[in-house]
Amino acid sequence: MINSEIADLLKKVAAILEFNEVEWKPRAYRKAARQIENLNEDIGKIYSDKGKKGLVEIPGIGSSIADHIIEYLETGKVEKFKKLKEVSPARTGELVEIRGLGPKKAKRLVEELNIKTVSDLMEAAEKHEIRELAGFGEKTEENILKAVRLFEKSHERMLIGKAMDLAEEIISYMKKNCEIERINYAGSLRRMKETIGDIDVLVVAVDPEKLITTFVNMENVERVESRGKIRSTVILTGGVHVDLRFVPDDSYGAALQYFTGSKDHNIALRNLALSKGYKLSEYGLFRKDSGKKIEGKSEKGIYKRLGLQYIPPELRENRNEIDLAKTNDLPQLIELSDIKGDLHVHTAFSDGTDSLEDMVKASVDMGYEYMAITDHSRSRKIASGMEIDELKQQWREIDNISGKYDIRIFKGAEVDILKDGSLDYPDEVLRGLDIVIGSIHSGFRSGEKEMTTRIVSALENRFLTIWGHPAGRLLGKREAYKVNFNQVFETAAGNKKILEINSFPERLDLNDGLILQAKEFDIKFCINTDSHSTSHLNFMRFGVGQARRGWLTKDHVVNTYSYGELKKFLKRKSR
Ligand code: DGT
Ligand code: CA
Ligand code: CA
Ligand code: ZN
Repeated sequence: MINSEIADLLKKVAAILEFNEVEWKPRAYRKAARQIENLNEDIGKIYSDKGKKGLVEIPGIGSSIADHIIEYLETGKVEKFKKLKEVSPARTGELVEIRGLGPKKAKRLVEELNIKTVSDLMEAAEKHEIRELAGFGEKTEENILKAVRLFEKSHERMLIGKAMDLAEEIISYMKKNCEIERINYAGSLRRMKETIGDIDVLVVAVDPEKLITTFVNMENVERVESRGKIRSTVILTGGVHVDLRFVPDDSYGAALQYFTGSKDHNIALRNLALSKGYKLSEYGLFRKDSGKKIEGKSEKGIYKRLGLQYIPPELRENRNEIDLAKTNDLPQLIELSDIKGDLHVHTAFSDGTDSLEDMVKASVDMGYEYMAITDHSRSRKIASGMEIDELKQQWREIDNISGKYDIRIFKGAEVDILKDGSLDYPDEVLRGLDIVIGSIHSGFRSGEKEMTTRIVSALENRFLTIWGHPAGRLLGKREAYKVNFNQVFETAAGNKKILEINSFPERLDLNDGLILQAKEFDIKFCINTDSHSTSHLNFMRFGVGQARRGWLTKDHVVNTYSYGELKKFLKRKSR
């Protein structure tokens, strides 16, 4: 399965060498790449069966290329190639990835237009400088521009919400159109990272050839980047990369483990295996002496054989999870099914698109025991924040609806934390609310000191219940504001305030890193969706994903409590 990966690498190196006008080497690399692409056997298997000798027996592969291949198989990289990329002028490693731009053309662009990077190239194409060069022309320029746009898009990371939708679509499409025995997404998506580089899919199927054909012919495939017998990479319209790999059934567990990552976790796990006299790869766990395979089919089995507690994907970041798993000391992570209600829900009273009653109905359908209605407060004009009389009208509506549905409804609001740290409704109004989410929606550019003071004073307000989307970042759009997190977490803990884990895919706030930091204080969390329509209620899984990445258990999270327990918890301080 690694054949096409190594072939691609050799081709890339060949392009850089050509660019550097190295004489015969590029041809040798290209020839080796072609041979590897056409192999019927997995090159990793050839090496594990026969060692280096097996590799040099392949026509076109000499001793030094074999050494590079071995290095790649063992470490996932080739030091010499990495250096080559670094020292080659004009980051040609990047330029040669642009489709349709061969090394000769790339070289002329570097020399004649001083183009060094892909973004230089984009700029030159947009200014129509390229078509002026002899032998380039309008058509070439257009093609370059197209290729550059695709390159840029496909190098951006995507939000987990988008990646999850696509992965689930692909999996259900493949199940419908192929005879599939096992299929799963792996990689950062399975680890529930907040952003995803590419989507990795592993499949056990009856007919690998049909599997790959079905995959590359999916309707939303824009380009087939590589197509091997058992592995293929495509780029979807919109620039998303998807890797699909055929895996034999008796290696599926090992492959799932390997391709779930993270890389650092894998390296630590492999070293542990070595220290116990085993070899671990994507094919299985083997005895080092006899080469006998002792596990491969089951991922759980791999961890078990290594003497470890099963490590959930979200913990596999090499944050000490392996050591704790040795002594059975991993936390029992919170699960989606533990969630008993969503405490951050908008309706058409402010900027939600669905009516209050529809949001209530949809929350009943989620199977929740309770929910909170939390529309924006009056100062948040662009989100149709509620004046006091609207809020009171909403309370009457909640009272009317309450008996009608099998769910308890908390009266809440998402109340702006104003510049001076005060809340956006007077105390007598706040007193009537069961849940007050205090959020920052303005003045993001304040200095750290100013922002910290502002938030501390909000957290000291006895009416605030939950601090909403604490870091205030929007992925890909806005950085988090500057605030001294240790200080505000301490204040929150001291005042028994709840920290929100906002599940909206472009927020994921708090994220895993900040959750780990906050967890050091004796502090509770609440996982909310911040839904602005009924369909958003399903974002809960992403917030739970961050919570799991932040090592949280059910006990850390207040919306796993029963209605009675939560009600008591909210009342524990006199107001
Ligand atoms: P991404 O796609 O950037 O969001 O992150 P991942 O974690 O999905 O990374 P990806 O797609 O490059 O590779 C999938 C998994 O394959 C990765 O999490 C671990 C494994 N893997 C990839 N490269 C290596 C490597 O060089 N060594 C080891 N041990 N594992 C690797
Ligand atoms: Ca990936
Ligand atoms: Ca990948
Ligand atoms: Zn908000």
